[in-house]
Amino acid sequence: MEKRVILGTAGHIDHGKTALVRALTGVDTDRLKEEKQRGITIELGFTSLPLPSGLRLGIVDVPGHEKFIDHMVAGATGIDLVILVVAADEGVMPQTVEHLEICRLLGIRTGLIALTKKDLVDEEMQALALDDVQDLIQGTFLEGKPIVPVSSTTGEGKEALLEAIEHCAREARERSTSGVARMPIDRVFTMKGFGTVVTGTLLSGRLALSETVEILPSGHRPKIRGIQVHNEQVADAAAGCRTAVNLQGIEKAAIRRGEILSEQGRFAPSYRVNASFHCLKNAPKALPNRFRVMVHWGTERVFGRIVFLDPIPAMEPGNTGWAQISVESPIFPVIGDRFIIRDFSTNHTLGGGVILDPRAQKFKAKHRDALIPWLERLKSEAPEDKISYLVWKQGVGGCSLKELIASGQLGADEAQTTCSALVEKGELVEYDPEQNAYVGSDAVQGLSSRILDLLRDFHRTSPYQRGMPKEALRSRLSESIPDKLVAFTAGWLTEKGEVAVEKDRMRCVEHQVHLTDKDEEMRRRILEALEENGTMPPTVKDLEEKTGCAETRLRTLLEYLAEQNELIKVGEDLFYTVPVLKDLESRLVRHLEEKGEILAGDFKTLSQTTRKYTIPLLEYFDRIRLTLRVGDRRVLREKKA
Ligand SMILES: Nc1nc2c(ncn2[C@@H]2O[C@H](COP(=O)(O)OP(=O)(O)OP(=O)(O)O)[C@@H](O)[C@H]2O)c(=O)[nH]1
Ligand SMILES: [Mg+2]
Repeated sequence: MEKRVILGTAGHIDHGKTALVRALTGVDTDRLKEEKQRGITIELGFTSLPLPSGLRLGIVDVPGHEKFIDHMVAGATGIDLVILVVAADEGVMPQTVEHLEICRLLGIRTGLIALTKKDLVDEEMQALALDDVQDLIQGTFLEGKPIVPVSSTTGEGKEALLEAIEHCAREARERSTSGVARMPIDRVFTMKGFGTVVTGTLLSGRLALSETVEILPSGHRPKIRGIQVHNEQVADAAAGCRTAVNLQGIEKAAIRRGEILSEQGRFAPSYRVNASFHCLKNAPKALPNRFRVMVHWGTERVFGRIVFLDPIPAMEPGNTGWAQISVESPIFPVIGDRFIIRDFSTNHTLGGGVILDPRAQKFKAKHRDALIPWLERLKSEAPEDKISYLVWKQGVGGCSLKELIASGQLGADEAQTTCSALVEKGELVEYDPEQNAYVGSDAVQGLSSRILDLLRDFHRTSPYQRGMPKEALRSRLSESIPDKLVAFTAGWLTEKGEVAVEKDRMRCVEHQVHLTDKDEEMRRRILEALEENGTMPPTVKDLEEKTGCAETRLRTLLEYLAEQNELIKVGEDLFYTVPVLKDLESRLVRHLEEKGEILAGDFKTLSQTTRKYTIPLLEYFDRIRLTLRVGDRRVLREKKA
């Protein structure tokens, strides 16, 4: 497939950006009446340039006027190579500098310089302008790149410029088409006969006809009716293309520039990001901590605030540091996204940087020591670091492969391979293979210790119970921990031989119920007292008096003996010894086999008890599914084969 490259212009007002695009492509990208009247660019202009080699570039022409820097930033988002336009008769001017700085902050990696209006200057003037430019680009990504004198009026220098563009386009990087599709919208319009069209630069992934996409933050989910790339209808568009998308079932008024078009259901809104931030050397003054600013991200701009992670009152011009940017309206960033910060009252560009945590927790000074080494690692933008961080941040919440792909701006295969490698290394654990959900090994360790602590506590306070009911254990753990992770960790602890699971209870393997001599004595007394009165044993209250054992302790012992199958719990306050109850049970069965049914009154006679006992006993036999209640009678329950 043909390489996809987008070229953008940059430079001071009136330096000949639009004229140069026209000289190269034959297209006047200043379409608005106002633009034509005033002779300046206001909105972004778009066209394409077929190069002699056959490579076809998408072109974005930006306005130079300082009032329209917002549009310039939106246009420069997503460009791969920049032509910095400097008029030879004026040389470097304020927006030449500002645009270059914005390109640097946006991470544009390559480009060249067009020294325009060559026809208006003599050799000497041209040499002066050239010096000017050389000073400007020193130490930037444009250092060492071609500086081509050109005249859009006479066409002189055009060939050399095309050659330089070709060369640059070859070395421009290619965007990944395997990630999740994302396109910041830079234009919305209606086309007669088609309906709503949005345009932008597809930053990652692919878009295809008939797909349902999502517009964020509005959340609308229209269907793609048509796609155009370079003015041609296509079935799909890949990352790195200037793309026009015709949307079905949505009004133009429902979408605005700044929103993003993306694969549906993949991005959650973010109000806070952690980033590396550079304060421009040309910023008018030190940037105070917590300053309210305009944040430009993609084609969007939102109010926000910048908080430095280091304890500094302000950041000096020219410095770089860690910052948290909080925004007042949602954005949908991924790791590695760039942003620009401007002072909305003075219209100055203050700085910008790289988003490293796209969905950050509110920063507190106590987070600094744990956070900064991660941010440092994330600068590499290596998939391994991105995944480790995203999973670490979720703690015991876990993270699905799907989330990792979206937030980490990763390809599906790349993410899967990296996760598997991290599992192999023992850093991650896949606790839910069905959902491809991961958690950090240290989070599993932490959860294990917590479970062991809870079990030990339980054994301490309930020494006569053989284990903690699983439900009780779950309710003591935070709801944010997925059930599957609890089950996974319990399984892991069992495998390691630290806990044992019996039916619905879990215990530490070393836990055993020990009766003290006093307990043994009490056990003897209880059994004796219960046996003494046959089918009418003392209730718990009576037992308390008979044995002299306090209620709580007595109940604990009774529950324990029931668990050991030495007693049978018939009601909350009623326990029977096994021989007595088994005898009664067989008498009941015999009766039912002979007579087919029994009334409560007959059972009273059969069991030689009073009403106090008959009701709990009958209910007990119902409960163990020996009998079935039919009106006021009991019959034998059919035994299932
Ligand atoms: N003689 C001469 N004039 C030029 C050349 N390039 C541009 N111009 C003129 O300079 C003026 C400004 O050119 P534009 O192309 O509109 O400048 P721009 O950089 O696009 O301006 P903005 O978009 O408003 O920032 C126009 O009148 C052009 O005709 C050139 O190479 N030679
Ligand atoms: Mg222009």
